[in-house]
Amino acid sequence: MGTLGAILKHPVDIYPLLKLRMVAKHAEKQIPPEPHWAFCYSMLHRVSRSFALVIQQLGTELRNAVCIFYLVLRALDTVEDDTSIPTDVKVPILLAFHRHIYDRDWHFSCGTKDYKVLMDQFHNVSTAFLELGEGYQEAIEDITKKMGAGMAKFILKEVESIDDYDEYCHYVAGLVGLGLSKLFHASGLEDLAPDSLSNSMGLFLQKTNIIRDYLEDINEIPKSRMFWPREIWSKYVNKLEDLKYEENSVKAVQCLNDMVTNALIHMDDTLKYLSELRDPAIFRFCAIPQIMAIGTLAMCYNNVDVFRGVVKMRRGLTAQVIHQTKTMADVYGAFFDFSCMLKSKVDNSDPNAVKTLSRLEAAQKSCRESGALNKRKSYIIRNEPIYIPVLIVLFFILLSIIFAYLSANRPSY
Ligand code: IN0
Repeated sequence: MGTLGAILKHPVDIYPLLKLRMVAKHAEKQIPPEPHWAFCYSMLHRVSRSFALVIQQLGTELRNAVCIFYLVLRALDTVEDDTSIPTDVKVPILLAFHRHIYDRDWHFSCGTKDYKVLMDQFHNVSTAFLELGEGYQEAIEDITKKMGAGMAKFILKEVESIDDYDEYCHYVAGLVGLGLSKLFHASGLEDLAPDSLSNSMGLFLQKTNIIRDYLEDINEIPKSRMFWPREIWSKYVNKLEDLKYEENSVKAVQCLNDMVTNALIHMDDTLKYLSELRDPAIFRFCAIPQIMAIGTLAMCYNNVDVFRGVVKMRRGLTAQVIHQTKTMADVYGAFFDFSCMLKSKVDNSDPNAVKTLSRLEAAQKSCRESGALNKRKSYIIRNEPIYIPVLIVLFFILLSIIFAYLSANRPSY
C-alpha cells in the first residue's frame, strides 16, 4: 500500500487501495492446482502485479493463453535484456525461441531474481503452452518468431531515426498487440482487429515505458540501454546520457516533451481499437494499461524528475483506474482528464508546444464527439478537492481532542 504521506494527501485513494488489496488476495488464492499452471500463475503475480490482476477477469481459456503468451514474451525479453550474454550466443537463442517453446526439455539460464527462476524452470511454461488450443499456440509461435527476429536485428543496430524507433517498438510491443488481437479472435469473442490499430496499442504502452525508464536504462550495468531515437535527442544534447546532468535540465525537459509529443500520436488509434471491442472482460483488460499510459505521460511531461529517479502514477491512482474502468465512457473520461492535465503543463516557450497542444486537442475532440463525456464519473481530477475540506475538518477535530486532553491533564496549582 502507498506511504502514509501519500494516503493523507489523497484520502480518496484509501477505498480503492483496500479494495485492490482484497482483489489481489483473492487472485492469489485462485492459483490452479496443477504444478505447471501453479508455477505460471504465481510467476505472473511475481513479475507483474497489476497485469496479473487485470488478466484475472478473462474467461479461463483465454486467460490461460494470455498468461502463457505473457510469460513467453517475458522470457524472450529476459534473454534480450541480459547484457552479460555475448551477442554470438544471444542472437541464435532469440532467433530460435519460437521453437524452444515446444520443447519441454529446453532451458537457458540467464536474468536475475524472478526472471532467473522463470528461465531456469521454463519447462513449466512449455508444458502449459502445449496444453493450449492449436489456434492459441499458432498465434503465440508466430509472434515469438517475429519478435525474436526483430530483437536480434536491434542487438546489432542502434535506434537512430524516428522510423527505427517505431520499428523497434513494433517488434517488442506492436507485435504483442497483433498477437493479443489474434488470441481474442481465436477465443471467438472478438472480430480480428486491423493490424495498424493493434500495433498502435503496443506502441503507446512501450513508448511510455521508454520515456519513464530513461534513467534506469541509461544507468544499466555493464552497458547502457538506449531506446530514445537520436533524431529526437540530438536536437537538444550531444550524447543521450547528457540529459541526466543537472546543467542540461532545460534541454532535457524539452527533449522529454518532444518524446511525449511523439507518443501522443497513438492516442487516436488506441481509442478506436478500444471502441471496437465487444467483450466487457477483454475491454477492461485492454483499456486499463492504456489509461495508465496516458496517466504516466501526464506525470512525466515537463517533469525533470524523469532524469533524477522514477516517475510513476501513485498506487492509489492505479487502484482507482483498475476499479473504475468499465465502459468506453470511462476511457473517454480518463483520456480527456489526463489530456487536460497535460495541456495545463504545456509552456508556450517549449519548442514543441504547438504540436503538443494540437495532438491533445485532437484527442479531446474525439472524446467530446463520442457524446460520452457528460455521463462519466470524472474520477481523476474533479473528485479530489472534495476531500480537502474533509481533511481540514478532520484536522480541527484532532486538534480539539489534543487540546481537550492537554487541558484535562493540566496540573492544578
Ligand atoms: C502487455 C500489455 C497489454 C495489455 C493489454 C492489451 C494490450 C494490447 C496491446 C499491447 C499490449 C497490451 O500490458 C502490459 C502491462 C504491464 O505489464 N504492466 C506492468 C506495469 C508496468 O509499468 O510495466 C505491471 O506490472 O502490471 C505491458 O506493459 N506489456 C504487455 C506484455 C505482454 C502482454 Cl500479453 C500484454 C508489455 C509491452 C512491452 C508494453 C507490450
